[in-house]
Amino acid sequence: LDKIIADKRKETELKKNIVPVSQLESSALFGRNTVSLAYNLKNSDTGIIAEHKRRSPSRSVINQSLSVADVASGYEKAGACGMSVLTDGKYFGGSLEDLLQARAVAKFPLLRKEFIIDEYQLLEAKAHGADVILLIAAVLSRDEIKNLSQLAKSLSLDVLLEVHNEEELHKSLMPTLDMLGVNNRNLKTFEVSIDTSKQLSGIIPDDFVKVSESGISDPETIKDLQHYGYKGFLVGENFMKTENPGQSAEIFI
Ligand code: IGP
Repeated sequence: LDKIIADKRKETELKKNIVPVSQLESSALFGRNTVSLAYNLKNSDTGIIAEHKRRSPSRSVINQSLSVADVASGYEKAGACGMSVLTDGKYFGGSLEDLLQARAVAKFPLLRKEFIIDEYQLLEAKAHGADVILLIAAVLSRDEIKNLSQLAKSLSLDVLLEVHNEEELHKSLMPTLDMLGVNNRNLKTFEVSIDTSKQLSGIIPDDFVKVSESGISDPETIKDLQHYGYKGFLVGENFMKTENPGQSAEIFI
């Protein structure tokens, strides 16, 4: 994880020199009206956030053959509340271009799934059609979470804050967050346990929409987690490893 963040800092500094902020702000998508993922989750019985993921550090090949546009249309048709698009290139094989392609075909909320460490990345997210951004408590200080989430709100972007333990949760709580995500995968060891969501559910205040992330492979797990107050479920690999991710998502919706 430290290596990913170090690479991300370098990459972001380089990009600032190539695409200036003024160019992002004048892009066609930058001024559009966003749609709220938190709202959709609150009003759904199944709360699926379906992810586009080609590969990951814990699994080298998940799906390299499908177009993002086809995956996005499939997820939307299946009735997912929104879609998560991995934009990290080096470790996940994604790009901002993927986000643009999903935006071109889908109306539902799109989450830019990225290691966000700089305000510049929020402007990029907006300019490429995102409605939601992810902030990862494991890699940000409380002040950084505060500044980034405030800027996101001023850009009309929903904020999903991701935690993996009690300490990260306590450090992060603030009113500029919309959704609190518990990652069942430890980003440092890649170990996955659904119990993480169960253990942390009781200490997440009710003002946040609770989301359980990673390692969800059957609808029963979702039913179980709903008893713990979860309204959103982020599913990647389980859909993407199949030939038709949209159809696979349908079984959960
Ligand atoms: C999806 P899975 O196990 O269903 O493919 O997980 C999503 O939760 C996972 O990709 C993820 C992630 C992250 C990836 C959650 N938080 C942070 C990169 C960075």
